[in-house]
Amino acid sequence: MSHAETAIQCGSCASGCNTAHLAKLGIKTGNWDYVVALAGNPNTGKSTIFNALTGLNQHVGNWAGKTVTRAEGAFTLGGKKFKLVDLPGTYSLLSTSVDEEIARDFVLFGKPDVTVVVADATRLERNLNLVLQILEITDRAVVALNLIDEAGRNNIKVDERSLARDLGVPVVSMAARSGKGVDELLGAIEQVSSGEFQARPHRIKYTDDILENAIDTLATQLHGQFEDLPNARWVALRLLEGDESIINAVQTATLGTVRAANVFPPLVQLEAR
Ligand SMILES: Nc1nc2c(ncn2[C@@H]2O[C@H](COP(=O)(O)OP(=O)(O)OP(=O)(O)O)[C@@H](O)[C@H]2O)c(=O)[nH]1
Ligand SMILES: [Mg+2]
Repeated sequence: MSHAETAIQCGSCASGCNTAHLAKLGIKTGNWDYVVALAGNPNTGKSTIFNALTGLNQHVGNWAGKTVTRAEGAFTLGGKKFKLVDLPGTYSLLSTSVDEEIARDFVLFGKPDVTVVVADATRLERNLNLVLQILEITDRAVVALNLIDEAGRNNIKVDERSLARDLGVPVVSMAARSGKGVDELLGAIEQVSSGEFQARPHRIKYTDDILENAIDTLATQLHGQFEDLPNARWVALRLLEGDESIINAVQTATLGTVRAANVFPPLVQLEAR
């Protein structure tokens, strides 16, 4: 067993905890049972969480835009193998920069089984913008409320339970740099991926019949052209808004799986610590 494969022991809890059964598999990502995406605003600790779960050494940095391409790693838990994908930071799924597009396309078209949205507890309001956008397109999400130590230092308290109830998905408070919350995050990932936890994400309800009809009509047409499209409603809304990159992707038939396969750049090579 290599260094990266060593199962770690959790010092602070009984052997029944998730981290006690976590095996970090480094870059051995073949034959996974579930794909987990790590999304979130820049500089919220996505790569720190990625490293904690995989034993890899993805660069973490104290400035926005540190991760510029996706990185993959793996771990096993509860007899299942999880492929974890670390994405560049993005403020919105409507973004247009190349880095942000990598994150957007993976969340939208990469069909992750679970999307972990890492949010900065010290800037929750700004971070919720992306959280709510992601909850529009998937009901398999977990919110990792990171930097809770910084929030504490600034006298910011977040009511994790109320937030989870309002959002309809699990919310896990974390201080990832010191390992706090990793065990709970693993538990939430396991429950959402297995379907044991049925999320009921907060969704915007459109009350306008004309808009609803237009979305339905377009979504049906999109399904006709792109069979495997996971988020036809979201794409239909973007078309109605006039989003140029989405219009272009539909016109050139590069939306969805075709688009995803084309735009994902080569993986960065990571080394086990
Ligand atoms: N205080 C504190 N710092 C943290 C925590 N998690 C991560 N950091 C620090 O926050 C900075 C950014 O962490 P990264 O893991 O690189 O963040 P990221 O979300 O991957 O950043 P991008 O890839 O640029 O989007 C680093 O200096 C980390 O050490 C935490 O829970 N508490
Ligand atoms: Mg990063």
